[in-house]
Amino acid sequence: MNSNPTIALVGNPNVGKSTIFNALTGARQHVGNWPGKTVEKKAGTLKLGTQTVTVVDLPGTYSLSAYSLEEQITRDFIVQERPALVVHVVDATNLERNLYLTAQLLDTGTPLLIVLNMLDMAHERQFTIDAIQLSQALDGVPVVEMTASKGKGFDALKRALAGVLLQLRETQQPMELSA
Ligand SMILES: Nc1nc2c(ncn2[C@@H]2O[C@H](COP(=O)(O)OP(=O)(O)OP(=O)(O)O)[C@@H](O)[C@H]2O)c(=O)[nH]1
Ligand SMILES: [Mg+2]
Repeated sequence: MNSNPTIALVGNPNVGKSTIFNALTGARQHVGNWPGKTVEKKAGTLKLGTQTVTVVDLPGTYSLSAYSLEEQITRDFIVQERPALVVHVVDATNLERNLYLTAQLLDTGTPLLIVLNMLDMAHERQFTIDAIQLSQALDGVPVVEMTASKGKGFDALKRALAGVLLQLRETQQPMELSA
């Protein structure tokens, strides 16, 4: 049994999930297939201080409606495997379309952290996105700003992941003790 906390990378196709996954897990990754399915299943490990975390790169999906294989895999993973945290990677140049999935993820009740990626392209197009305001509008879900393909934002992401996982551990402690 793997007792490391799991974080799952979720988002629309082509938003930078695998770029982030590869940078976080380096060579420590395992590639297989979802059982009975040909969609690639990638898992790796990340060290956050003394803690080892399992990172899973889920297939790109626009919704959790379970109409397509990708949607079904992503939905099943969140609902059945219950990762400690879903990292929702969002394309900052396409915020509105991406927020459709954000709303569905919030509905599942999973702990969520948003990566606002592709900020280089958003800035090129003169978009300004207020990450703090976005976080406030989403009930305080943490928002981390990144340009993953240029290696920008990874320190902030790791700090945020460590902080959120610590917070989740602390809030879960009393439940575990009383069980
Ligand atoms: N300009 C820019 N390009 C990026 C950024 N992050 C990733 N990319 C590029 O976007 C493309 C898609 O990145 P992937 O990491 O494969 O995206 P993905 O979300 O895993 O895509 P799927 O697995 O198909 O859903 C690649 O060419 C990346 O190099 C970024 O912050 N800025
Ligand atoms: Mg990918």
